[in-house]
Amino acid sequence: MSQRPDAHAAAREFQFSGEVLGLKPHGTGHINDTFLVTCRAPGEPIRYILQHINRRVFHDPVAVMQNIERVTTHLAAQAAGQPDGERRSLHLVPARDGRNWHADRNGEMWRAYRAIENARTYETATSAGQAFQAARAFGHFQRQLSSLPPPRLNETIPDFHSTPKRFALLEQAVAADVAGRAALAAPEIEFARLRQSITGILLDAHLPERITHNDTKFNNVLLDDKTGEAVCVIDLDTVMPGLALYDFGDMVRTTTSPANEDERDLKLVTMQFPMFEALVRGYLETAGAFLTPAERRLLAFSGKLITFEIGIRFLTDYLSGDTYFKVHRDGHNLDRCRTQFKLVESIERQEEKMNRLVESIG
Ligand code: ADP
Ligand code: GN1
Ligand code: MG
Repeated sequence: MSQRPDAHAAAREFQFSGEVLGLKPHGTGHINDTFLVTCRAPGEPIRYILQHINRRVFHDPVAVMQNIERVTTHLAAQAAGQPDGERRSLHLVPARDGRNWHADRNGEMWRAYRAIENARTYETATSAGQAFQAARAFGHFQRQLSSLPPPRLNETIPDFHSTPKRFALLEQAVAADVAGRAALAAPEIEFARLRQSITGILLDAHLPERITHNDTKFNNVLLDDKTGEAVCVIDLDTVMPGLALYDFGDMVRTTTSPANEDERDLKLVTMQFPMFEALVRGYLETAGAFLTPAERRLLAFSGKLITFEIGIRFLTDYLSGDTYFKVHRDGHNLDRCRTQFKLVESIERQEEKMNRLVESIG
């Protein structure tokens, strides 16, 4: 019998500043479990972020932690000495045995970070300024990691952003139809099939491999409460070798539409051009120094492809009986898929104009 992972017990295994005063679930992630921990300290209590890593998704959590340890150490070294440098990168908190993770008696994996205070994440961007900040921060993140010394980072989820493989998995799920839902999703399956021809375009473009974040949702960057500036890129589970455009594409997916990822009122889902413009300007400010002409040319396309890819993944999970992403209501994954596909259509309608903008910025 598997038991619910015990976050209180796990919290006692980390080198926190003092006694744990409180612990509560935090965030809206679809895979791991996150808790905000408050600890006694002289003066103000100190807060930490405690996370339970989903082993169904991350089959080698130690490889994930090796990547995170190398990346956070490298980023912290570059931030040191800068104004507010402490808040500009994540800091792992060691477990009692000195490792950067703790495996509990059931083999469940945990890690902890110092909480970055006076900053927060948002599910959707409400101004072009926020989009600019996020894109600038993710571009900066890629740039800083371009100097990470070898060896290559672990590929913790192989083919994570291979859209052709994601498409093949969708076809397998349709054929198996284990949850008897394929008929209910017939229009979405048709939508996906009509666009199969675009799935290989990024992989066939021979773009350079870089170190990428691979989950650049808008809610994975902390914005300062006072200034609104991006303080720190978070959620590093999928940092690994990848294409720069995977990151830019997911910014387009999660930042340009005013609607939540699972919005049911599809009228609200639309690619807002000024948000796209802010993303391009913010990203080029920091990543412009290393992007190749081919990468620049595909910026708008990457937004369409990654939105399509995540839509396919939600659809596949719906057809498979909701085994991957956490769901909170019936049909949740199908709702999420519909939202992504609506955004794909909105991008398709504006793609030429988006490309012209990228060209004009140069
Ligand atoms: P998930 O993979 O579940 O999305 P995240 O690492 O993004 O996990 O964390 C979930 C939420 O917890 C974030 O959206 C953010 O609000 C908060 N968070 C994560 N790390 C920190 C941190 N070091 N300091 C402050 N808040 C954090
Ligand atoms: C998952 O864990 P979270 O919510 O940050 C997923 C991403 C998807 C995203 C869709 C390891 O990210 O790839 O883009 O949901 N993470 C993993 O919201 O599959
Ligand atoms: Mg997150």
